[in-house]
Formats: sequence, structure tokens, C-alpha cells
Amino acid sequence: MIDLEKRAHEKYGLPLAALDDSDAYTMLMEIVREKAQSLPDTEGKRRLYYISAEFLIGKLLTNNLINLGIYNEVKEQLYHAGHDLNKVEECEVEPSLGNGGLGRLAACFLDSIATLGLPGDGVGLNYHFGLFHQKFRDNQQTELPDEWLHEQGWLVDTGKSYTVPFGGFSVTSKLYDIDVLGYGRKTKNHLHLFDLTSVDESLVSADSIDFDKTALKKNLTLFLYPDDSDDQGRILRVYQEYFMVSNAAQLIIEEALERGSDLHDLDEYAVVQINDTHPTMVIPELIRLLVDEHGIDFDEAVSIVRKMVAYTNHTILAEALEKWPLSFLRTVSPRIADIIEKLDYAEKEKDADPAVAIIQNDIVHMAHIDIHYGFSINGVAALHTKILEESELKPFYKLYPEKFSNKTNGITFRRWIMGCNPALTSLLDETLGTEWHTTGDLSGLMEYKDDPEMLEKIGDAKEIAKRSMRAFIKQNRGIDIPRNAIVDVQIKRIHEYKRQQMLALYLIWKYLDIKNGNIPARPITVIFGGKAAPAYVIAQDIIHLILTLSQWIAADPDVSPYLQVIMVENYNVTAAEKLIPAADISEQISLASKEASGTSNMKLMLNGAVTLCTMDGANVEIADLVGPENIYTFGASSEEVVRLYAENAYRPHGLYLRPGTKLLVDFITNPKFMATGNPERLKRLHDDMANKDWFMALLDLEEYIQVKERMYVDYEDRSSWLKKSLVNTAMAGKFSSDRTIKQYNDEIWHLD
Ligand code: 26Q
Repeated sequence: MIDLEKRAHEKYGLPLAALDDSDAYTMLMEIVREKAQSLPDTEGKRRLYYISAEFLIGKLLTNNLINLGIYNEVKEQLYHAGHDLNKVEECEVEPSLGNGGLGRLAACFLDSIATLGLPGDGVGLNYHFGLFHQKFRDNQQTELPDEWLHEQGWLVDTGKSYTVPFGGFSVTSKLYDIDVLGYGRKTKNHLHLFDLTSVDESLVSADSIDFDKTALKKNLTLFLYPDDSDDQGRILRVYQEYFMVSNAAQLIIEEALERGSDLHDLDEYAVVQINDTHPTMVIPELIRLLVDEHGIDFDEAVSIVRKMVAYTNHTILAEALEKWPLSFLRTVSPRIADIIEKLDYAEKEKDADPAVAIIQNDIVHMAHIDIHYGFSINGVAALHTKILEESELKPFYKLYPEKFSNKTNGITFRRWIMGCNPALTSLLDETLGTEWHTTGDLSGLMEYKDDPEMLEKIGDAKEIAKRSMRAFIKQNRGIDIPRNAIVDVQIKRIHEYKRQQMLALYLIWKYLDIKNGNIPARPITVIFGGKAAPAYVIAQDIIHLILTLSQWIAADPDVSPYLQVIMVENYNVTAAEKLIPAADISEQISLASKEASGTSNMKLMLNGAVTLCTMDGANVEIADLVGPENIYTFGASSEEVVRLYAENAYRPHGLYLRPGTKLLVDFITNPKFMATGNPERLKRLHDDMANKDWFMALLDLEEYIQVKERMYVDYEDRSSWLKKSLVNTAMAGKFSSDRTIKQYNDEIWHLD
């Protein structure tokens, strides 16, 4: 069907074999774009709009080829002409439109929505320089603009444009789309990305993410999460959010009118999923448009919107729950501030409990708008939803028990195994057929859990993945990984609650243990990947500790043959696709109750890594599925942690003073070690761990070390380890985002 040879002649006047990778990439991208353009839109009366500040979509060539069903064909034709599709795809620059789990979840959801044939689009912003590009200098993170936008990208100029009215001025938007293809589907959806006609990239220089935060007409779509350590930065975020949702609301209304709505029935034509609170202002904005632009009575507008919006909560961390001074909102849009005050007033009339008020002391609690004025609120894993209902949002749960539900997160199997792990995918296809591509059901593999031949094949697939991971690490960090190393990974945003610092303390323990002559059975390679928010000092300190440790251990010939610490630079979706298939151990070590769900836990499990975890987020569900012999758990329970916080009863200093622990923590400030790093950072981190340790790393440390050691020993029993690996893959079906999206649709969206 596809004739790449012919196409190469038409486009370049050359045989396919004569193209370089970059030309081959451009040609393939054009083919995919044309095919996508020719597909009709998924239709249906009611359409979903998934509004999100982030869409961490990753490279799209392989994913789109898979979803179009032409991956193998293209790969073979390239191969016969001497090209390697993987090399060709390396020419693609990964879009920088997200930061972490919430953004990647949105991307997985778009894939599943399209695959299920549901009419639903993403709506977000087209950040020109993304989050930031992470570079390491002097063992510290530096942040550079991530220049991902190129002539030959996936963006399609729609020609659509809206006016967004801010207090005192207005701006004009410009809508780009990225086509979203479903696996084996003949229709397409969209990722709508709004940009600003007046955006000015010259506000940003190549070597820094600083820019003039006051030049609003020029800067709104420059960066995702611009620095918010001052009021200027914070108010800029509110401008961005309003820009995003005003465009979204105008698009929603325009499309509903086109499909025949008279707007009194808008809720029959559109449903909005609010991904965390960043898009919350879509509620007052829809009300504003219905009332001011379309002549609908205020109360009626409120009741229409109430039936249209659903909210997903992704965190219980107080600092991540958005609260904005009403004065900020008034500066950004006086009308929106007025509407929020009206909504707040109406709620206060109904319920006098100050805990559920939208405005408290002139501060607007964004999540409270969503809960009062949306019809649905969901958590992202069973434990998380339970904590929302029973503690964090308890007064709301009492008011509206019927609005609450759980939707355990999921991941798209098209990217997180079929795309990234060809060896394991082929093995599963040979063994089970290909139904699992869409059903997610891998449980048939359980039949083979005692079959030595199958276990060896699972081991072989891991070896293949490790080879490609080693090449990636060599390219990314210039480091060679021993062929027989056990690969232990922690890949996620750097945050104290995720406790990368606890793994760092383990590494110090292991370093000292090897120094004492206890040589491990095989080399251990621990790989970290993740970015820290630029203004998050302790997270930056943790990166510094990891990089300094990495260098320290590598420089010690007594230890370096047995222990290796690597931190990937600029961890992103592309890096994840290399690391995840190769991992033996999945580190999911957040303080229980703090990780809403996690999704790298699911990706790693699917690819046969064995989980080392606390009973937090979706780890609880993984443990349930695989059983105790196929997972390693440790640490305080979420109930215990919640109690310690409630009673203010955690005392880290006493734990620090235990000789075994003190030795490890004090290693960080040992003068020789400090001399190789930045003493200010190391001292600050040391003191924080010894005195504050807000996320209780010292509480779980001893048990963590024990369990981790047991895990390394168990790895040496090859067949029993491979069996664990097999069981993890076999039981991962629950975590297909197709399952998650079916639940959203059946229980919240009700699309046709
Ligand atoms: C907060 C205040 C002001 C501005 C921005 C923010 C902000 C920015 C980003 C708050 C939260 C985020 C990102 C949150 C996130 O990625 N959460 C993760 O969501 C995943 C998908 O549900 C879960 O699996 C993870 O457990 C959760 O941490």
C-alpha cells in the first residue's frame, strides 16, 4: 500500500537508500500527516473536551505508524533500503508540552479516547519553549529553553482564532491542532493547542529561562509553569490559565452551535474534564459567555455549566492545590472575579461551613469551585480517592457523596509496550495473539509462569531492551553499563515526597558496605531520571546529591566495578521509552498517602520490572494483583502517616541519631565529600534530613535497606525472578488506559 521508494523519488528525486535519516523522517512525517488529514473527525452529538495545562505526548512518528497499522510495513521497506526506523525517529524532536504524570496521563488518555472511537479532544497551550531543557553543570541542574518547535512538526494551522478579553486589554489567539489517531481506527480526534498571535520569542535568550514577565501580550505562551516565586510570576500563571480556558470555552460553544445546539442544551453537546485545577476558570468563563454573549439568564447558565464539567484531583499536597488571591483574578479578568464572587455567595447561602467556602479571606480555592459547580470529582487511584473522601475533602464528600468516584489511572499499551519494547511485544504476540493490543488482557501469560522456555524468552527480551538502554545511556551520559548489571530505576519528577533522597541514602549505605568488603553478586546500576522545578531548592539539592554521589562512586576503584549511579540528563518521554523496558527493579518509594497514583509504576510493571514500593497510590492495586511473592513492599502505612501528621508526632532527629542512620546522613557533610560538591547545597540537605524530614525518609529507611537487599539477593535466583517478571507483565492489564477511559465514559462522560 505504501511505496516509500516511489515517494522518495517524487519528493527528493532520489532512491530511498540515498536519503539521510533526516530526509527519511521528513518524508515519513508527511505521509502520516496526509493520511491523518484525510481521515474524518470522530462524530457524536456530545463531545468531550479534556482541558489540561500539560500534554506530555512524546514523539509521534512511531505511535502514529502503529495506530495507522503501517508500522511493520514501513519498517521493512526502510530496512530493505538500509535504514533503521529507530534511527530515523531519532530525528524527531519531542514536544515539550508537559512536566510529569498529569501531562503524560492526558496524552495516554487522548490515545485511548481515539482508540475507543469516542469523540473527544484535548485542549491546551502551545508553549514555545516548553517546561525547560535540563542540563547538568557542576553536578547541578541548569534550565534552558526547550526549543522543540520546528518547521517540520505535527502542528496543523487551523486558521481559527478568538479574542480573549483581559482586564484593560485583549489578545488574539491562534489555534493549532495535532491530529490524534486511534489504534486501528478510521476517524481522528484532535489535540487543540492555543497560541498567541502576538507572542514574541525574542523575549527569551538561548541560555536562560528568564524573560520579561510583564510583557503579557508577548509572553503568555512562552513557557509551561513559568517561575512563580514572585507575584509577577504567579499572576502570569493566572493569565495563562484564563487564556487557555477562554479559548476552550469559545471553541466549545462554537462547535456546539455548529452541531445544532441552541446553548440552552449545551450540556447535551459538550462535557469538559478539568485536569487538576489549572483549567478551573472554564466554569466562570462558560457562564460569562452564555450570559454576556448569548443572552442566557445567569441562573440558567449556572445550571447548564453544572451539568457539563467534571474535575479530576491529582494531589493531596497542600502546596499543589491552587489558591489565588481574588485580587489576581480581578486584575486578569474583572468579570470572572465578579462571577466567582457570585458563585461563592450562592454557596455560602446554602452552606455556612467555612471549610467548603470558595473564597476564604479573599483567597479563591480553585478546587472548591470545581466541586460545587461540577457534577463529578474523581481521584486517580483507589487509595487516593479514599483519602480524598475520608480526610482531605471530607466536608465536600459529606455534601455530595454522589459526585465522588475513583478512576484508577492507566497507560496506553500502544506506546508503553508495543512502541517501546518490540522484543517483549513480539513474544506476547507469538504467545497470546494480538487481541491484547486493545483488550489489554495479558493474563493468558500466567499459564506459562512455570515454563522454563517461556521464562528464558522473557529474560531474552529483557536483554535486548537492556542493550538499547545501554546505548542510550552512553549517548546521554557517556557512561558504560556492565552487561550483566541489575538495572534499578527511579524515574519521575524530583520531589521530596517521592523520596529520591531515601534512595540516595541507600546508595551511601551500599557504598560503605562494599567498602567494607561485601561485594555484591553482580554489578548494580541505579538510574535516576527527573527534573526539579527551578525554584524548588531542596529538589535541586537532591539532584546535586545524586550527581555528586554518582561522581564520587565512579571515582572509587574499590566500589565502581560493583555500584554505579547514573542520572539521565533531561529525562523525558523518549528517555522513559528506553529505560522502562530495560528495568529490573521499579522504585516506587513515595511516603504513603502522598503519591496520588503514579504511572511509571504501571509502565515498569507492564515491561516486567518488579516493584519495590510503599503502599501508596496505585502500588496498592499492583500489590493486590500480583500477590506478595511478586512485589516488595515496606514502610509506614498511609493511616500511620496521616496520623503522624495529624498529631504532629513525627520526630526525625531521634531517628537521625541512631548510629546506623547518622553515619549515612552525615556522609553528605563529610568534608571530603563536600569538597567535591557544593557545600551550601549539601549542608542544607543534610540539615533538612536530620531535623525536618517532612516526608519521613528516615522513618522508612531501615526497612527500605533491608527489603532492597533481599531483592538483590532474590534476583540471583534467575528462574524465580523471571517468574516474578512474567507475573507482573501478565497482571498489568488493569492498567491499560483503555480500561480507565471506558470507566470515565460509562460513569462520567456518557458519550454516544
Ligand atoms: C500548582 C500550583 C500552581 C501552579 C501549578 C501547580 C501544579 C503544577 C503541576 C500542580 C500540580 C502539577 C502536577 C501534578 C502531577 O503531575 N500529579 C501527578 O498526576 C499523576 C496522574 O494522575 C499521578 O499519577 C501522580 O501521582 C501525581 O503526582
